[in-house]
Amino acid sequence: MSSLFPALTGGPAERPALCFGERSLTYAGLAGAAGALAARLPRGGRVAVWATPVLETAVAVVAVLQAGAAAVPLNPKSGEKELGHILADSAPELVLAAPGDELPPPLRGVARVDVDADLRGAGPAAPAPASDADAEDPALIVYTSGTTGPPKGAVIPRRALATTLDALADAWRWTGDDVLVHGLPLFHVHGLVLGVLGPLRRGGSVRHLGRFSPQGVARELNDGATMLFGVPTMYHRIAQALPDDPELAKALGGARLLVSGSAALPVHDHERIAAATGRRVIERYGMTETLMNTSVRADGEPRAGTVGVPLPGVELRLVEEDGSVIASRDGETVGEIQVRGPNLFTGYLNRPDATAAAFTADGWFRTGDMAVRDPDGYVRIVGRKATDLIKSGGYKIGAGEIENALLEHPGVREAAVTGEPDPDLGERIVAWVVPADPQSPPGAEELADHVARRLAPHKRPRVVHHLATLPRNDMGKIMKRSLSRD
Ligand code: MCA
Ligand code: AMP
Repeated sequence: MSSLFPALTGGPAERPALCFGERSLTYAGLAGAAGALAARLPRGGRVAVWATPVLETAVAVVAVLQAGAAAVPLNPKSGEKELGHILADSAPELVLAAPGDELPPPLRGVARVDVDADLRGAGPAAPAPASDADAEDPALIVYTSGTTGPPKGAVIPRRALATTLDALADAWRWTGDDVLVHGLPLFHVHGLVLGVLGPLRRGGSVRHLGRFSPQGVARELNDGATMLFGVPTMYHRIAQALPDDPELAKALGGARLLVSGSAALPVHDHERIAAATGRRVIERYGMTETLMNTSVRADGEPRAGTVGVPLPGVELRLVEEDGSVIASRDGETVGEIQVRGPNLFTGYLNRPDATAAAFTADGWFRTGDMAVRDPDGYVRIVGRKATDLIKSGGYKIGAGEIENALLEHPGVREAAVTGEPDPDLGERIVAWVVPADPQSPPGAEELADHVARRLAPHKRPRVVHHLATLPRNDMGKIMKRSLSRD
């Protein structure tokens, strides 16, 4: 297929492509650094990337794609159990990391290549290796949680990256003149695909904050950045900071586009931001497996509480429990969102069972998200089919994997995990634990540390309740709804 990044070969050589704090690379610099690295990579294999929020991560992923291989971005805060699973499942040939990064024990058996992002003065840029990659070849393997068991690797082909980024360019009038600012992690679709590969496909620039803060956003937007991407927690923190921060209000007021996604942005935060800045945040809706499905368009009505209309090329329908399609757009009838189109993944790595279950017989992907459709086609997400999926800070977290981790703690006899509303995180993780010894139950901090060490810090329970027994129905199944209501 044609290049994913035309600007690397025929574009604005001296325009900044990537900027991480004080460190940046022009298109010529990126072509040189990624080209030199790509020449050292296996064709068509899988290459893990230690995805810290630094310049090297972006160079590494571009190089892997240039080489026609698939990148497996790793959360650098993954605990040993999670990392061990991802490595065993994806079996990468190499791991790419920034020089000096210390990699944890599960990665020590994988051959390591350091990423040299600073090739200035190293002579003429190395030519990008000719990649004869096919559109259906895997580009990324992104791990995403399900309701039970360990995360699954979503295999995202090159065609899906190109399709979704070009559809967003259409919806958002996104061009090479845009300068994007964000502080999203680089091991998920939002920060990596939209936030890094998006600007590079357009021939524009991204400025990554390293770590999100409202002040960092204000600084960059007041210094020429045109777009902001964030999860609702980030916009919530911006909304909280706005009343005391005129620079932030000015910055957001001057932005061309403010985009929120990964979870629902509460209408209250929409309204506070609009009142303080005169600008409306627009929402788009996507998933790791589908990339982007819908968006409020830059030239459309920015209706708070909706995720807009299907993107070009995406077919979307609402379906009843019995599989019948909801034809009416009455803004009231709730159905599951199903999507079809070239933006979709090809399947879960090593999991044909899960892949088959995710699609209908005629190729529609079951998102598990419940929605209604307004008469003019706008989609409003109203909930999720599975109560065992929790969205916290924009991260999707399966209750089952946390329950399994808790059960591995010697002080825990039984465990159930639920999500409850949280003004900052959207939902917070709550653990309901029957202690092995009621006289000395494990403390909340101890259990949070245990989960953070085994899985990842964002999967740690924020609240722990101790119970004598878990409520179960006649079949022995834990009644989570009654837990949350207690
Ligand atoms: C606290 N910390 C701990 C512990 N307690 N670490 C280990 N063990 C503990 N017991 C540390 C944390 O690691 C973190 O460290 C710091 O304390 C604060 O943690 P926390 O409060 O959890 O988070 P936060 O820093 O306040 O993060 C909020 C956030 C984050 C920045 C909004 O949730 C975030 O980046 N969310 C983005 C999620 C995302 O990109 N989702 C996209 C997937 P330290 O400060 O050192 O880090 S969805 C997707 O891709 C689809 C396609 C879509 O639609 O977009
Ligand atoms: P992930 O599996 O981490 O990629 O998360 C995908 C899920 O995030 C979707 O299935 C939705 O539940 C949720 N999501 C993404 N964007 C939005 C949005 N704008 N509004 C509501 N939910 C969203």
